[in-house]
Amino acid sequence: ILKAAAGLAVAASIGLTAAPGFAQDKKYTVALIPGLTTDAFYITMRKGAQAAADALGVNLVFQGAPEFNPVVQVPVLDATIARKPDAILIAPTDKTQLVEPLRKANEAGIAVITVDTFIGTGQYQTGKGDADFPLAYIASDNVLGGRMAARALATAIGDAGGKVYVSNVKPGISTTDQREAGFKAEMKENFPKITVLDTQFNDNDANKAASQLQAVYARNSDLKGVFGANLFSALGAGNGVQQAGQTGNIKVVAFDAPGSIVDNIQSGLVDAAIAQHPAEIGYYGVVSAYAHLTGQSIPTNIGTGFTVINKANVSDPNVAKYVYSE
Ligand code: T6T
Repeated sequence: ILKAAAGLAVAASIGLTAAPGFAQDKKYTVALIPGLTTDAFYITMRKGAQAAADALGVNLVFQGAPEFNPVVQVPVLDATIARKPDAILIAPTDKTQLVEPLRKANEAGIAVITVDTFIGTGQYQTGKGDADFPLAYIASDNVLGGRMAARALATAIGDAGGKVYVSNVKPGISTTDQREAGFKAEMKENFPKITVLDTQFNDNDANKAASQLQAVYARNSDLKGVFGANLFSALGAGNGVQQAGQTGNIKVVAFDAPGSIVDNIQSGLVDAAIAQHPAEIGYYGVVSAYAHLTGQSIPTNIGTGFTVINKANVSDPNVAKYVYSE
């Protein structure tokens, strides 16, 4: 102990605060601001972030709003900035409306990394545009995810094709905009017998998504399928199919994998779920923030994976582990 104390005194006298062999004395605080707090996707992301924080001795603060909406997310962000964390990991709820609020964090010297969703074009640190200041974007490849959903839905419907639509949240969210774009591009390029009807926007309200399914089916008795572009859109669209008595006739492909997806796949209500890896997003978010704060350079873009869950693999533990935590 005496030796260690003497070593610390020497280190301090020559201006070393974190000499090799001595514990890092600065404990970093990283704030994680999700799109909304009560969403299994962000609950799972938080778990991954906490695992990295525990491994690195980082203090993780999780603070969010009850709805996926910039009007309620911006005040949470402002309050977080006032507490001066070392870094903010945030899933911006709008591509443009979060630019100025996040600039304030950047100008206050807080490292900004976006997780899941992006601001501007999602191309950061380019020196171009007014929304390139975040250090990194860590997320699924959402265009690819949309394409994967299209392939799964086309396979479920079969060769005859027919009418489908996208159940989506609202325009302006990077993730769900990209999923819809990927889905439509894939259908257009590779599945000419499938007609994509107008997108139905549900404001992240599963009840609204269920009513919309029934309304679209009432107008199109030959409706063949629906792509739910996020957890609540898919849950609602599936409920709508069930309420309409069309389980198995109207095919459902879901983005995201909450606990209920297992039953819904087993019962045949949902044909496939594109599970994201939110724990990976949270883990690499904290690791990237820590790397930056301790003087390392970090990639501006980290892409995480997907697992497609269907009836054939839903019981496999290596697949089931990607079902989100509640
Ligand atoms: O799909 C995720 C997330 O990727 C998206 O940005 C918003 O919706 C979810 O949180 C699921 O509800």
